[in-house]
Amino acid sequence: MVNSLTPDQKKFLRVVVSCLLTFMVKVSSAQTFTYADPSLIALYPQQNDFRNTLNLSGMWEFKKDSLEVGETENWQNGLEGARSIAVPGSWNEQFADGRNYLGMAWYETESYVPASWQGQRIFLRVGSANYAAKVWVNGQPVGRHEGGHLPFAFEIGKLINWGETNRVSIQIENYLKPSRVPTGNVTGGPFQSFPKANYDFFPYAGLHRDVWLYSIPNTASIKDITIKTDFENTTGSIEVIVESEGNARQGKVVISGNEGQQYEADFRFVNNTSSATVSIPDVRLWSPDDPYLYQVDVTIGSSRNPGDRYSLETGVRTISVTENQLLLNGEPIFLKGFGKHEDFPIFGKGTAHPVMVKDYALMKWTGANSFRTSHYPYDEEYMRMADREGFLVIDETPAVGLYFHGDTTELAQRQAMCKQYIEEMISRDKNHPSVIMWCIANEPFPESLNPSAGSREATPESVALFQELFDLVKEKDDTRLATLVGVMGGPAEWLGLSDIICINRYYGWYTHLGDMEGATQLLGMELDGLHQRFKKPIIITEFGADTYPGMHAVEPEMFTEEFQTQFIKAYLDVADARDYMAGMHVWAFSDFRTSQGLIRFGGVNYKGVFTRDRKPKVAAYFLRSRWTE
Ligand code: GCB
Repeated sequence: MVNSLTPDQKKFLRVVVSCLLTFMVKVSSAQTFTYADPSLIALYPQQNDFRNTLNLSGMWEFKKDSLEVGETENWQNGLEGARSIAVPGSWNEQFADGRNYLGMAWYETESYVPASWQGQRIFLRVGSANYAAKVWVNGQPVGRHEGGHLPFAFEIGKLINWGETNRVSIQIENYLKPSRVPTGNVTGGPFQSFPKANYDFFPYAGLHRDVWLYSIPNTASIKDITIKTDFENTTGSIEVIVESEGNARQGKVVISGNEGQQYEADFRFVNNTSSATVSIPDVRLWSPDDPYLYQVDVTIGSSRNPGDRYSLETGVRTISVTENQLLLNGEPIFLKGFGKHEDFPIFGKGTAHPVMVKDYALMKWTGANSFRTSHYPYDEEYMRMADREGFLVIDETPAVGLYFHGDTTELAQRQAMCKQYIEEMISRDKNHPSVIMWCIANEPFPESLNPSAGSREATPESVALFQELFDLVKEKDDTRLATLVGVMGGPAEWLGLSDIICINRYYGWYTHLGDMEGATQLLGMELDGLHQRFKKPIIITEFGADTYPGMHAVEPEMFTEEFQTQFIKAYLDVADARDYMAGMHVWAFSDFRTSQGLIRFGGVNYKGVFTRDRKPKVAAYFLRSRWTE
């Protein structure tokens, strides 16, 4: 019958069939791609007698999908004409044709799943896929996730071929959109750069952290552990809250430390939740000077028939604020350190373990005791190292470049993303003693996007919006401080919502160009005013000057190493003269990649005190002498 149709009728029929097929694929994908559940990322994959892990990082297959035909052409059934790509790593750095590509692309790998895993619950966990990801296993859809820099996981046991290789396919796209967090492609935004990110770092795309397959026991398992610590006189207390799945009725916590001592407590589950508090006599408190960690082993089931086990490390410490000071374990502490980025040549935003180790070594060398995970949560290994190395961390969500004008639908989408990030970040990082503060946003912009010209008023809607985010943080974790980092010229009302005032200032650089006297005068006045108004301690979470390595001047001049040193010294002196200052974080630890733009020579922000490949500028030696003597 088709043969009897005219060419026009055939063409029409083809269009109808193709539309129908596209519609069916969309409907079926809408039905089967569930959004990732943040509670599944609470416990990092762990190998022990009850659990198994397989790290899928290494060489994967990669293919761009600029026409977005992959799904209709079923690329999940095997990528044809693909090329190799390293995971973790940003795709923008690995090819000769990938730098500015932010569209759709596909990743694929195969992994053998041992038959011995059968009978356990199997999950796939992706450490970070920037920005939006859809996942298939053996050609079957398993789920989707939005937002980079935080992990997501799906249960995939039903799709596994036991004792065989299994295909994992991940589709990722990183379009810059005003509705996303961080925002991009904003009309009239402050950043005139290419690609058009509404923030000052390169919008790297791809699988940036490890991808894991892991198993947990089927009948009863530990779903989440939350640790809260406190102390009185010389006795510490570690409260361990355990959430389980399945039929375990009881369990045990064993805490090891203090040179071979063990402290134990039994617990019973009520509705799969339980908690036990263990006392530690002669407790060794965690601090940057002595980052002492206790080992916490949680076992569920009876002692004769244990069902699951999970181990982690914790430090006993408290964090609080007074009107003038930040207190660690009840004692004043001053944060010395940096705002940073996960950024390295060729790796892009991909986890690079040697760089991680080097960064801690260099931060220690300068005498720093703290850093902020600007402008997104860092790799989990980074956080574990902060616990071990004794760094105080301000853990920040990817909410950078938020603004409140324009499209209300987009505003609501961004707000929903901010809430998702808070849930995921706290779910993932809540047991790190190093994390002392959650930061819900960096430099949200007031109504007018140009802070130097625009309105400095905080609209009631924006205050309500931030209040909602702070409430969410406190609901998830009331043991730490919460803050947002304020932009120069931004509304003070937003700052007042924080437990501790955090501001970024660039007087002497973006205003008062080169004039450090005028800059520091204004800085001092502003700090005094803020403290008088809010009666809370203040941290300057960013201050710094672009510095081209090797550029010098007898009399300090912008862009020279001498000017950067003078700039940092002037700010530190202003802070030292004020007893309500609780910390100074230099921007930035190292130079980092940005989009191309007039004020970013070579697509690099040169405010690092180390170069992008971690060589010290003069300012690094200055900080070392200031912070270690
Ligand atoms: C800021 C931002 C940071 C930028 C920095 C700069 O205030 O928070 O992301 O990189 O200024 O160097 O302009």
